Amino acid sequence: MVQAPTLSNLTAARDAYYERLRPRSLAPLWEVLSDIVTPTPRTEAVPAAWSFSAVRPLLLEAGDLITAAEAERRVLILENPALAGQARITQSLYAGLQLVLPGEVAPAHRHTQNALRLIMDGDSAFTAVHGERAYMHKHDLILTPSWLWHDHGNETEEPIIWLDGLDIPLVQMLDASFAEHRADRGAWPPTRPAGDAGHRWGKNLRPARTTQTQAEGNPLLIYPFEEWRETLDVLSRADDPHPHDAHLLEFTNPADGGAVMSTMSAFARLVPAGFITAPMRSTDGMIHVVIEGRGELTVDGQAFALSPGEILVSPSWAERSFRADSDLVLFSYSDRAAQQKLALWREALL
Ligand code: GTQ
Repeated sequence: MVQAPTLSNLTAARDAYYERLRPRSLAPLWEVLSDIVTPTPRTEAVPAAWSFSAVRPLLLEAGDLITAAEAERRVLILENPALAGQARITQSLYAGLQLVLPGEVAPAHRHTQNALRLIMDGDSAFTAVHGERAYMHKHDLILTPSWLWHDHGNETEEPIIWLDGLDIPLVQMLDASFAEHRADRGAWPPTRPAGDAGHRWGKNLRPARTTQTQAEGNPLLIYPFEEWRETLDVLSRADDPHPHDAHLLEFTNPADGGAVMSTMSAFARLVPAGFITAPMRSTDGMIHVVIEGRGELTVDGQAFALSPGEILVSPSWAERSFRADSDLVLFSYSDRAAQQKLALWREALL
C-alpha cells in the first residue's frame, strides 16, 4: 500500500521537482498565478511628490558639471521611490526635468519613444522638429512624437527648464527602442527664420509651401498655455464641475480628435476653490503638475500639499481625490492612450 505523503515530504518533493524544472527553463504556474493574474492592478509604484523649487538648484548644479552637448540631454529623472534605478515614475512612463542654458544646443536626435514637454521655467528657448522651431513659453505643452528629429536650443539670456514626459519604460518593455543621431551631433539646420513664433502650429495654420513635418502624426507641435488656460475658464463658466474630475480637458490631436500621441494622453484640470473631487481610481498611473493654486491631493490615504511647481504621481488604481483651497490648475499626463488602444483602460468612480 502506498503511504500518503506527509506535508514536509510533499514540500521536499515539490522543491526537488522545481529544481529539475529550472535548468530546462520551465516553471510551475501554480506557485505564481495569484501574483501575476491579480484581481485588481497591484503596482510597485508608490505615490510621490517633487517640488520644482527644490529640484531647480540641483539641476542648475548639473549645468556646471556637464554641457547639454556632452550630456545629449541634461536631465534629472524623477524616479518613483519604489522603482529606484529604473528611470521611471510609473511602470510605463518616464518623467524628467531638462535644463538648457543660454547659448546651448541639445543636439538633434530621433527615437521611437514619444515625448511631451511642459515648460516649467524660462521663456522663448525652442524645440525644433525637423528644424521647425517652436518657441516655448511657461506652461506651454510641446510635442515631439515618435521618430521625428528634434533638438532644443536656448538663444535667450535665461536658463530654460521643462518637464519631459516620455513612454521610455513602455517602449523598453516592448523592446521597440530605436534611436539615431545627426552625424555632426549638432542641431537640425533651422527651416524657418528665428522669431517666427511656433504659435502658428497652435493655431492650426502653416505657410502653404512649407513641408508639413508632422503629417504622419499630430500636426500640432505646441499648445500655448494662454490658449489652454483660457479654454479651462470657458469650460468652467459653461459647466458645473464633474464630481470626480472637476473641470477636465484632454489635449487632442486635431487630425482625429484623439489623444495627443499614440501612447500618451495629456489633460488640463481646474478644480474651483472649495471643491473636493469624489475619490476615483483608473488603470493609468498619472503624473500631475500644479500650475496655479493651493490645495491637497490624497492618494491611497496619503495627503500631498499642492502649490505651484509641485509634481506628483498617482500610481495605477490608487484612489485619488483633489481638494482646492484656491482655484487649482493642474496639467497631467498618463499612458491612457496606449491602454485604450489595447482595450485595457478602466476606471472606478467611488
Ligand atoms: O529631449 O529628446 O528627458 O530623448 C529623455 C530622453 C528627453 C529628449 C529626456 C530624451 C529626451
